[in-house]
Amino acid sequence: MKLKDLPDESPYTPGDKACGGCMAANIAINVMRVLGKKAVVSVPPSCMSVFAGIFPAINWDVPYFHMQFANLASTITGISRALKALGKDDIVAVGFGGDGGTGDMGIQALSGAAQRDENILYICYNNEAYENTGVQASGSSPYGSWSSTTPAINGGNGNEYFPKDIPRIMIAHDSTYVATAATSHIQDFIQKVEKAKNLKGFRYIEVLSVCPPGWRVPTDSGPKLVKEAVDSGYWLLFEYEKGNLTLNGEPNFDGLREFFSKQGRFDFITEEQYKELEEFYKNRLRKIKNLQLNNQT
Ligand SMILES: Cc1ncc(C[n+]2csc(CCOP(=O)(O)OP(=O)(O)O)c2C)c(N)n1
Ligand code: SF4
Ligand SMILES: [Mg+2]
Repeated sequence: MKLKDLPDESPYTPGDKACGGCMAANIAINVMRVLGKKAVVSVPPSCMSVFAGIFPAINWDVPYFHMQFANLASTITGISRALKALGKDDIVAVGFGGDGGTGDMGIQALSGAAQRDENILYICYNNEAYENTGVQASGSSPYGSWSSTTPAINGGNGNEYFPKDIPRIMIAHDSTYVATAATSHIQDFIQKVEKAKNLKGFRYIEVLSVCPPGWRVPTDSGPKLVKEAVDSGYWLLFEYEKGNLTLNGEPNFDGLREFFSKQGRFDFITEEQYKELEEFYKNRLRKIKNLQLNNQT
């Protein structure tokens, strides 16, 4: 499907309460433009549940569920099984989880659903912190970054941990489909959603989601920053299907320093921390390429 073929209207309707420049809203709009109305949406506690899911001013023009923080994957599993029992196999049970609700609090439900190959589509919008409750660090927060729980001044050095790699954890389950996407590479993004829509089984797509207040960047910077994240190797685009991994594009790391320098959350990193960051992202590319070596065809 080409971008120009997508309907302008999305079952994620305008008028939400997201901050200016929130890329999570952009992700919801575009996923729903591809899925259309044949979907049941679920969102756990997160920014998305607050800016789009408060009755009666709700933005989802499809059936919508809200559940507890840790059980998005099991909720959409139940919805998917109910749809099957009703013979409604053409309706997608889709969940949108933040990185905290996905990789930290929700990971056991997610892991179980992946292992059982439940027929669900799980979209993780990764803004790299617990944004909704005031920018606390999550397991997906980058090393060195400021957050309200990882102070970067008065003796603090920002986040002392490197982020966990949720897509690789999902691949380790031999999942049906795992992909990463970026709003800057919109054609690649919608093609991945369309592919996932048409597959059966456990499907996971993780999308980088700029949060201007959390990343301490101007509200109009999101689209360009996401592109720079991809070009600099900070955010790798790949997809894993039927045991095979494809890297979508070959990043060079030339723009990495500039990418960090544009974000207030990295204002305080030292040269030593930058070198550790650079090594981490180069290593990450090597790890993904190693997975590619295991391809079956
Ligand atoms: C069991 C439980 N613990 C804590 C919370 C409070 N809480 C609500 S949203 C949220 C942050 C969610 O972070 P993430 O999943 O990354 O989504 P984001 O807010 O970044 O969009 C937290 C900690 C909660 N609702 N339930
Ligand atoms: S705090 Fe960040 S993720 Fe939450 S609505 Fe605002 S921009 Fe979006
Ligand atoms: Mg988050």
